[in-house]
Parts: sequence; structure tokens; C-alpha cells
Amino acid sequence: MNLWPEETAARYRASGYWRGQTFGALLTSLKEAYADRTAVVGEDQRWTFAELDERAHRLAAGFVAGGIKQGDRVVVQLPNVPEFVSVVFGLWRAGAVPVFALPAHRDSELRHFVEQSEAQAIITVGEHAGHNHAKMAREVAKGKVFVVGEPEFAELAATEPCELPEPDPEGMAFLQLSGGSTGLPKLIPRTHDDYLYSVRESARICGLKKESVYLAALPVAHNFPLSSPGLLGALHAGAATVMAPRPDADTAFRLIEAEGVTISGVVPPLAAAWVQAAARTGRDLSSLEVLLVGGAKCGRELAERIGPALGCQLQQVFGMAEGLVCYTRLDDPDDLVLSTQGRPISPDDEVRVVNPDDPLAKSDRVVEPGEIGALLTRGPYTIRGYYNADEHNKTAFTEDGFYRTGDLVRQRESGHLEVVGRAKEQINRGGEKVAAEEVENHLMAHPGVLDAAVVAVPDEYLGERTCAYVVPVEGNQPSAAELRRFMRGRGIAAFKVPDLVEVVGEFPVTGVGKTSKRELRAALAALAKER
Ligand code: OOB
Repeated sequence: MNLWPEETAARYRASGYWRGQTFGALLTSLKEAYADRTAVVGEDQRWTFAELDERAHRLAAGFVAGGIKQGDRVVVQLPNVPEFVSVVFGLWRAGAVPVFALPAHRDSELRHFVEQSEAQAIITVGEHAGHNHAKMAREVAKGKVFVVGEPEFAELAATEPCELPEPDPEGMAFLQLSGGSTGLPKLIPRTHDDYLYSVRESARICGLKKESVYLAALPVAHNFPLSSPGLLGALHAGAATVMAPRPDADTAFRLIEAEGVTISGVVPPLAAAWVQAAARTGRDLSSLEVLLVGGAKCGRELAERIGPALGCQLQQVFGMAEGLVCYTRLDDPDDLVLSTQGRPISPDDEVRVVNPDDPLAKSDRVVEPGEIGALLTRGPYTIRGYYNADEHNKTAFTEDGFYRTGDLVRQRESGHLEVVGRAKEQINRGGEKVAAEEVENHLMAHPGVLDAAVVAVPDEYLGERTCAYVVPVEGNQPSAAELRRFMRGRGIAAFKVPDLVEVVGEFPVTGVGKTSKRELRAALAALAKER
């Protein structure tokens, strides 16, 4: 699979965006520059760059000895532990392709990732947050399962390092999961070259230096804490990353005080919780300089409270695992920081704001400057297609390679984007993305469900919650409680279980003449908003 047209790739190389460096090679150069500086901190571990480098070398050799070959996909489902870093760099050095699952994912999702990526192995932990991940992985895996903390993993991690061939920097480095809006999450192929460019620039834009300390509060497998600027941005700058086991204010504030954290990134509901907790904390948060907020819209009111409450600078970030990442800049005037979601990383990020009336913006008529429209984007770190998804790619991308983000935006003269809404069938539940159709399909697997439509309802804390409207099969009507129980048993992440279930005789808006599920969802969402 050629990920970009050759002509475009040549331009990105010539511009110095793509530098032909792999993540494995990056770690080698980091070790040389910052050997004895702290790279990663966990609950009871603290590794320098030299130690991280050595661990990644040993694991790489261990993976190869354990049968993992160049190009093999390996599902990685790890919480915020230092081993996340050694495992992922170990896989990169072995030439393997990590597939990043979130700790919240359950067996039906994991099974899908394994099948979709044809993964040869899963790397996971034993128990985490009350769930037996090792057992789940063993039930789902088609190949090997490596469990961090088990003796077999310790053996692997002790393997004698060996010379390994460098993978292609323009080849697939890993697969991220899309938030998605259709059936099942799509896989996003990112290359060493394209991702490293976004990491390098993110570190610069967010002011990271070797004295910085990044707190990974959100699950690091997510694109935001991984690379915006995240764990990888911090490593790139020679800075330390502190792995928070949980993102709550108590845990985060304890770590900020103990480790002198200077920068972190959170979703808006967490920012709100931190702001609230800051008023009565006894912790010293004075080291914190920058808090990135993104993943979902940070409203102006919350934005205004963050700086004063936490004694730091707010930096808004609007990004997507498919590529494009926008930041407000640290020297932007207040108004831009408080009321926009930033401007793109790269001068070569192309932004096209098109007619939003057609929800998928198929007409692609560019709107007047400053008008609201659907955002299309193309650039040196935005994918040109999902992995093994030719059919879906025809609608998710324009013919000339722009990604249809599904976001409604308005662009300021400065280039800053304001995210004003969404034209995709997705619920943004406090930063966690829920694809309406995926949840509907699970609901429809219940014998008592004739039809289902899942929509977003406004929520004071999360921004949005999910509401499932369900039309039952006649004479076999399940209760809302029964459906929620059923959904919990489907092997899906808890954030996908509908918050509200309304069992209705027919869709309350059937009268409006809906002809498609999309129109039905829009009408139901409008109804839910009014209530
Ligand atoms: C981040 O990545 P994903 O892939 O989980 O979700 C992308 C989608 C965007 O298309 C947009 O709908 C929404 O999340 N989003 C925002 C936002 N940041 C993301 N909507 C409004 N305001 C924002 N600031 O969520 C992600 C990836 C990298 C950095 C930050 C977030």
C-alpha cells in the first residue's frame, strides 16, 4: 500500500517534513543526547533515556526471538505504565506494527482489531481496573499473547540485544483507531516519517524543553496524550513523562506536586473537574505552566477559568487520529486562545471549508471566508485512506485526497479554526468518540429490538451523552434496564453503553418524513436537545 502519491511524498521530503528517521532511530539519538536524564516515571519505576533505550533493545530482540517478524501487526492494550513505552519502541525496533487499543476496549472490539489488522499477537497486562485483560486477550488472540508482569514477559525483556534491520521510515509504523461514525472502528495507518513530523512540531509549538515534565493523564494509546505533544513529544524534547494511572484531580495533583509537572493535556470535562478541585486542594501546583485542552469543544466559559484556577496557560488543541492537529500558540492573543481551537501545525496543512448543507459535503463548494462549513483537510501527516477499507475510503476522502473530518468549523483570518459542530454520525462523549451505527448494530442484535437510533443529548458535564431510541418487536418489548444490561454484556467499552435508553412505539419523529437513518438521527437529536 502506497500511503501518499509519490509526487506529494517527494514534496514533503524536499520540504524537510519527512526526514527518513524511524522511531527506533529516534530513541537511539535521544539516548545519546540525554542518557542520564529521566525519560519515564511510573508508580514505582523511573527510567532514564539510557535505560529505556536498553529495555527497548532487549524487548525488540525478545519479540523477534518470540516469532514476531517485520511488518507483523501486534495489538497493544496497555494502561499508563512505563512498559507501554518500552514495548512500543521494542516493537518499532523489531519492525512490527503496534495496533493501539484503549484499556477501555473489551472483547468484541479487541476481536475486531485482531481480525481487521490480522494481528499476530496481543500485548496486554493482567488485571487492570477490575478487568482481567490477560484472560480476554487469550480468548481473542489468533497468535501469541504477551502479558506485562508475567514471568514470560520478564524473560523476553531480558533477551540479549541484537542487530536488527531498520524498517522503512515511510512504511506503516502503527495503526490508530478512528473515532468512526459507521459500523466498526476503522484503522488508521501512520508512518514513522509523517508521525514524527507532527511530534517534532508539536513539541516545539507547545514549548517543550528537556527540563519540561509531561503528565500523561489520559490513556496514552490515544493520539492526544501520545503525540499532541504527549509522551512522544516529551521524549523528543528530552523531557520526562509521568504516567498517571488515573486522570482524576487527586491523582493528577499529587503527581504534579511530587514530580514538578510543567505540562499536561486533558479533555474538557476533566479540565472542569481539575478547575473545581483546584479551589480546595492543598497541593502545590505552581510548577504547571501549560494545560492543553482538546478532544472535544472547550467552551469559552470553561476556557476562561482554566488559567486563573490552575495558575497555568491554556492551550487549546483540536486534533484527530487521522492526522491534522491544530493548536492555539503560546503567544496568541487571549481572544484566540479562549475562543478558537487553534491553527494547523504545518504551513502545508491544507484546509478546505465547504458547503455544509450536504452533510457529507459531497458538493465540496468552498464557503465564503469566515462562514461555517464542513472541514476537509490534506497534508504531510494526514492519512490518504484507512487501512484495508477501500469502499469506505471512497466516501471518507475526496478524489484529490482530502479527508472529510465531519467537523463543522469557521476559519478566522489568522487561520485559527473554531469548531462549531459536527456533520458526522458520532457522539463526542467528553472526548470519547461513539459511532452511532456501531451502537445501533449492537442494540439490534437483541431479539426484542426492531429498530434503533442513537443520538447525542446535551450534558452539562460531558458535553454530550448518548441516547438510544429503540422501537421494540411487537409482543416482545424489552425494558430500558434490560437493554442496558444486554449492552453491557456485548463486550464493548463502557463508554459505548447508551446513557439513556428510550423504548418507544415508533420513532417520535417518524412523521417528519424521514427517509434515511441520518435524517432520523438529526430529527431525534433536535428533539432531544429541546427537552
Ligand atoms: C482527538 O482525536 P480523535 O481521533 O479521538 O477524535 C477526533 C475528533 C475530531 O474530528 C473532532 O470531532 C473532535 O474529535 N475534536 C474536537 C476537538 N478536538 C477533537 N472537537 C472540538 N474541539 C476540539 N478541541 O480527539 C485528538 C487528537 C489529537 C489531539 C487532540 C485530540
